[in-house]
Amino acid sequence: MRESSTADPGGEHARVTPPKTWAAGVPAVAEAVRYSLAETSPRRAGRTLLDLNQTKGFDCPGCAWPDPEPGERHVNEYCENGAKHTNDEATSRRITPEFFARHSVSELARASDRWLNQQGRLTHPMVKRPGSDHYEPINWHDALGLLAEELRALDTPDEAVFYTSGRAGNEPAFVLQLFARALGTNNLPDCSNLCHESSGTALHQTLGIGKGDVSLPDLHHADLVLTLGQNPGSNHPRMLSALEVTKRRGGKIVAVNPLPEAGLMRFKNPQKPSGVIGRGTNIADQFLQIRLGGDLALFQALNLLLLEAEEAAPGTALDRAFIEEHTEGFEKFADHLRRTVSWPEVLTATGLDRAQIEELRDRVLASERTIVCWAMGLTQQKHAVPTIREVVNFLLLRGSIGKPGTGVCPVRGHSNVQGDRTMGIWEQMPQHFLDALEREFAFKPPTEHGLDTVNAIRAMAQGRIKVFLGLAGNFVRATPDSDFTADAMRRCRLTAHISTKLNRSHTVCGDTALILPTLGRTERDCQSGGEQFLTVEDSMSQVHASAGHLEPASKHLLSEVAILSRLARRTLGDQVAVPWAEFEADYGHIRERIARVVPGFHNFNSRVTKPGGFGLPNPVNDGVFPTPSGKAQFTRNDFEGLTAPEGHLLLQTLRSHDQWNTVPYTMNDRYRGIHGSRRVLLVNPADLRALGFDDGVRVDVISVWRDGTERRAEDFRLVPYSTPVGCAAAYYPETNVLVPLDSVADQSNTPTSKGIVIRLEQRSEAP
Ligand SMILES: Nc1nc2c(c(=O)[nH]1)N[C@H]1C(S)=C(S)[C@@H](COP(=O)(O)OP(=O)(O)OC[C@H]3O[C@@H](n4cnc5c(=O)[nH]c(N)nc54)[C@H](O)[C@@H]3O)O[C@H]1N2
Ligand SMILES: Nc1nc2c(c(=O)[nH]1)N[C@H]1C(S)=C(S)[C@@H](COP(=O)(O)OP(=O)(O)OC[C@H]3O[C@@H](n4cnc5c(=O)[nH]c(N)nc54)[C@H](O)[C@@H]3O)O[C@H]1N2
Ligand code: SF4
Ligand SMILES: [Mo]
Repeated sequence: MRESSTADPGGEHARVTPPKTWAAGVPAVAEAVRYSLAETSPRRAGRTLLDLNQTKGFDCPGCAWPDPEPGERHVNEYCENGAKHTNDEATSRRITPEFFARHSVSELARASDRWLNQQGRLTHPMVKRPGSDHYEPINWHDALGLLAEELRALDTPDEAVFYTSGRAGNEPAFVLQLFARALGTNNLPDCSNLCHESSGTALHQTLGIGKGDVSLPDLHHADLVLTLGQNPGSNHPRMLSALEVTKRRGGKIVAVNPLPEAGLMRFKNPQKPSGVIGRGTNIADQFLQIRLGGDLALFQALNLLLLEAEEAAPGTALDRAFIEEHTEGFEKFADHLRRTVSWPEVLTATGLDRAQIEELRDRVLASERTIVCWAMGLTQQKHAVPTIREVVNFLLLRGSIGKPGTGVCPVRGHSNVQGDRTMGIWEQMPQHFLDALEREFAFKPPTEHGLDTVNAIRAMAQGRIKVFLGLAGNFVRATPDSDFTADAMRRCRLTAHISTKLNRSHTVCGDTALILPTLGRTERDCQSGGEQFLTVEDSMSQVHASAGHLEPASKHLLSEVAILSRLARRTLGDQVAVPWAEFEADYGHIRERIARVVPGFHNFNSRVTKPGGFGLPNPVNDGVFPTPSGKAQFTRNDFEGLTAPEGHLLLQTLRSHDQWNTVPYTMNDRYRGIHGSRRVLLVNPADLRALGFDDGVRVDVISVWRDGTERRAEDFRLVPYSTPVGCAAAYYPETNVLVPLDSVADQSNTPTSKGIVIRLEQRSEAP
């Protein structure tokens, strides 16, 4: 292995072209085909894509965007990135035991995330023993025996941590949380802790349920859709098809974002002739180029303008009847806003003009049915929870919730991240869920809350965690403070990962490490009870089946359910009355139990066989707010903006068009005009001038935390870009090293991936 082949190109290789002003179209189709054929044969790629998002096929392993009704699906019901994610899994490349004999663990730990992923699918269970620097093959019996023995040897079950990433289906997720709780711990951190936790927290507090209440038909029928802090052109591409329908029916779209993302501007639908040869559809009717962290100020100002409009012309701006009947706290909230909102502060925090905010108010007043969608631009902020609560205040003022064409729409990331939560993957599941588990399985689940992701890292660093098991995901790259987190992970006695592909977390490991290779979404899953399918829940609470049809990447793979059921049996013996072997043989047995434990899943096995599946009820849509008082809550949120000291910038860390979370597929970000390297920092030209840097200069990026500590990410090429003054952007996970572990959102404990104070240092060596 030549070192140069395993490292990503540095900042000097970045080539910059003007950013695109539209998304998708023919180039998207071409890219999907190019990437797919680089991974696998035309026949295999074609077979896989025809199955993608079809009722008898598998659910896209990409994002959680919902599918249209069965009768309304295209033959090609996927986007460019869905095709890439799928073929990244369906790749023909394989990692065999010889690979691990050739490459030591320390060598692999230095290889880039992209290179590790490119080596192909994992094929054999592997173990790294204490003192060794190589993984070697191990059979399943011994691998699971080793893990079970370590778990049984713990002083307390709380010395184990079970991490889940949102690609895992409902059945494995249910089995994992059942196993952890039967063992005696709630240490069930997940990628949601890094993602939409702030949404869940804010929605629970205000509406009584942590999920969105919007469906695809709602989106189609809205008069006004606000999309805040999200880049759908890259991260939820089929959302653009839905917004196209909204626009065709006369709905308006407002985008709030520091960056003029191509997909928010114009969309050329590759499924339609007009999208192939025409101009496509303009998406945003109004684009508010907001400063990082300015959304709380924006919504407070907007809400104040609505209160004032109502005072000027009673009965025109607020839905008085709705507020009266369904909400609590309106007067205190209104009074608080009137006393605290200061326009100079709003304009500084948002970077917008008052006229722009007044235009938004007018658009709102012209809309009967309003929906707000959001993603990481809102949730990964210090003030994420108050910001989302203020968004809810806005919708409550207008009565735009729980009715057709209205509501809250947190746009989820991983394809089953919402379902995993529904199944009990959460370190703080409510008591009624734990009681239901107890009734069903006759053991007492622990009631003390477990560790979330950030707290799990702290506990590892303190030597309090002996065993780490990851169900999918890439823990050391997804989490903040990369160097600190890697050291923490290395303090574990045993780290084990149930994975489809190689990633950094396999190489930054405990004394003993296990790779437990598993089937992916695209593959056939045969058990003693016959061919199995899994189920997933999308971002709009629709639950449906997913069944792959490809031959498994290796005959040594076990399904996630098989691995977890066997591990549970080996660890717990007959300590609890759970039929683990039956679960493995036929996943229908797991669904029977889910039906009795999880609300909304009655007759699960029969209802899920219907094409397209079934929707979970959301009480908000029946006018019921499951808060303690039964009413939706207006909240008072203190005004706070994000600021950086003189000579510093605020950094957001985000995704390129060509990556799946911690895994870059290529070095390009087509829509933003970045090619050849990911080590770029997008900065406003005025900031470059003020800081005395020229376009193209290479810098180290240094984050400055409030306790005086600094963290450094080396070698970034400066790129002048359209972003508000004082706000910079760079890619995740290369910049995770800059995010201090203690820098988290208030209440939700989510790392602040979108608001880091940085300074720049020109690199001294010649380029
Ligand atoms: N192709 C692809 N698709 C994906 C993923 C992927 O990695 N690749 N990841 C999946 C996952 S797990 C998730 S969670 C989603 C993430 O989907 P997104 O949330 O779209 O992901 P990010 O790239 O983090 O983009 C954040 C967006 O928020 C904006 N933003 C940043 N700060 C602020 C702010 O203060 N205010 C406002 N209003 N906007 C702000 C950024 O400019 C950017 O457009 O995507 C999912 N889909
Ligand atoms: N700085 C910064 N950090 C962030 C973010 C950010 O915007 N900025 N975003 C955060 C967000 S929103 C999220 S969701 C997290 C993502 O964090 P994770 O979910 O932990 O990371 P992924 O990169 O999605 O995990 C990829 C790995 O999952 C495994 N995998 C893929 N498919 C399967 C499967 O079917 N089964 C199994 N068992 N394994 C599979 C593969 O081995 C692959 O290498 O990162 C977070 N971290
Ligand atoms: S929008 Fe998301 S779920 Fe749909 S095909 Fe694209 S990546 Fe897959
Ligand atoms: Mo996410």
